[in-house]
Amino acid sequence: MAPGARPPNIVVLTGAGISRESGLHTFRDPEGIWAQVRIEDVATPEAFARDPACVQAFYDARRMQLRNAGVEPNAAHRALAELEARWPGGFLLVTQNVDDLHGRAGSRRLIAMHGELAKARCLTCHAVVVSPDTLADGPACPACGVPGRLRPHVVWFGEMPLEMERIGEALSVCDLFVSIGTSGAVYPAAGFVAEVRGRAETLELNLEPSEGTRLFDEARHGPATRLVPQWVGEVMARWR
Ligand code: BV8
Repeated sequence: MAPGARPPNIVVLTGAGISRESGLHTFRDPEGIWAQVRIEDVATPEAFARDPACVQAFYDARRMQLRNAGVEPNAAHRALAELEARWPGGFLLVTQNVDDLHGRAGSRRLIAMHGELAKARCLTCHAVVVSPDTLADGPACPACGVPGRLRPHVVWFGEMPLEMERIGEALSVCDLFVSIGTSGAVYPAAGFVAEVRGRAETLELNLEPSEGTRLFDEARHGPATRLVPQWVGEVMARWR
């Protein structure tokens, strides 16, 4: 982007690392979720068909953790919401996270491409509703009243992520792509940087180098609550 031109269109991608300092576990860190349970047992349609009670219990536990006191947005979530509110150019935040911390921090131009723990989807009427606290006991769908047909509104492995067309449109006009708190292990999200590099500036903000770190023009490593507010301050100063 030539300096002094229009403010760049920004796309931010986040992963579980941005919520780590809010007390939520990541997936692939040593004490992460996939060290406790296997993806094949809890995060695929086949697992749900084979043992729905096990899958529902896995998501019920994470939903309850999210709803209990003490899990709050952190300085990184808040900095992104502030940037969105003040940014004069295009802005889209795409999260892989199923927690609700970006929304609670005030982000509105937000796509939760892997779904949301706080929502459930009815297998009978296909409504997406606010999820009851637990789905394990087969609550009735608030929309159609049929019991025992609600699943987590979460994208499992082998399922198509949500709003991919809207994400593709934003990536096609993106001038600045910033990846925050993601290992770059899961596609298609991990492929976004390859889609934009060469025509957009690309920046990685992560605790440690991700699997795709060499695809970024710049990579900064450290905790999100330090790196994200610092970067937001820089980009706002550059375009004030
Ligand atoms: C699909 C919901 C096709 C569940 C999740 C190539 C192309 C396309 C697909 C594939 C492909 N190759 C393989 C696939 C299949 C698969 C895939 O990618 N597999 C991987 C394992 C190889 N992809 C899929 O199945 C996707 N679907 O492709 O559909 C299709 C086509 C047509 C029709 C139908 C279907 C669906 C993927 C979505 C799966 N669902 N989540 C749940 O949450 O329970 S994915 C899961 O991984 C989470 O969403 C998570 O967000 C995501 C990525 O993980 P990260 O967020 O990056 O978390 P991770 O722990 O890995 O990393 C955390 C990072 O943070 C670390 O780097 C760490 O250093 C850093 N960190 C830690 N602390 C901090 C920090 N950073 C900053 N500050 C800190 N304090």
